[in-house]
Amino acid sequence: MLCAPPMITRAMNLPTTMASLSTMASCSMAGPTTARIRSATPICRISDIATAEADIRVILPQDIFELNDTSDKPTNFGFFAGNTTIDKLTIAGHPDLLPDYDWYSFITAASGSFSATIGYLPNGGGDLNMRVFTVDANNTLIQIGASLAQGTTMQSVRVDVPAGIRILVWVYGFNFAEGTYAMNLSL
Ligand SMILES: [Ca+2]
Ligand SMILES: [Ca+2]
Repeated sequence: MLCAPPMITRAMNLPTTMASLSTMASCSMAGPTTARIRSATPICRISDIATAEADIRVILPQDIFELNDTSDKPTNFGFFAGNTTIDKLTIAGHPDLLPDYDWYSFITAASGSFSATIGYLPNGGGDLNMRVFTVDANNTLIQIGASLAQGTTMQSVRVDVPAGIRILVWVYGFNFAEGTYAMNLSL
């Protein structure tokens, strides 16, 4: 029994299942006619095929707000109230190979329910996560919300805030994941 190697073709962002790969593996009973066949059903080993699940990354562009990698040098939106969506954002490793962290900051221009949501497309798997902070009188970060779900494409935080406080939103790749994302802020 001979098992031909599977043809593995995978397009970016199209998850390939072992089942679909196994259908690409072709089996035949060709071989010496004297060979003893132990099984009536040809079986292809797929243990190696599973490694085809390895993630494939592409080089993502740096977004327009770089560098905003630390909480003391965030992208500053000034006073904010309303609803805004910003797309074409990325968590993408920098040319110097350092990881990308995206920090955004603003002062609440009204009290109310603040929400931050990111919808993302992972770059070869993984998740982006989001944490929301305010700061105390000593400028120390105080986390007031977080969205750390795994195996998804959206994170969302909603929290009630007073007017006139600083809010910082931190978007980063869990375990150095990368991705393209859009962020919606509303207050
Ligand atoms: Ca970025
Ligand atoms: Ca950044």
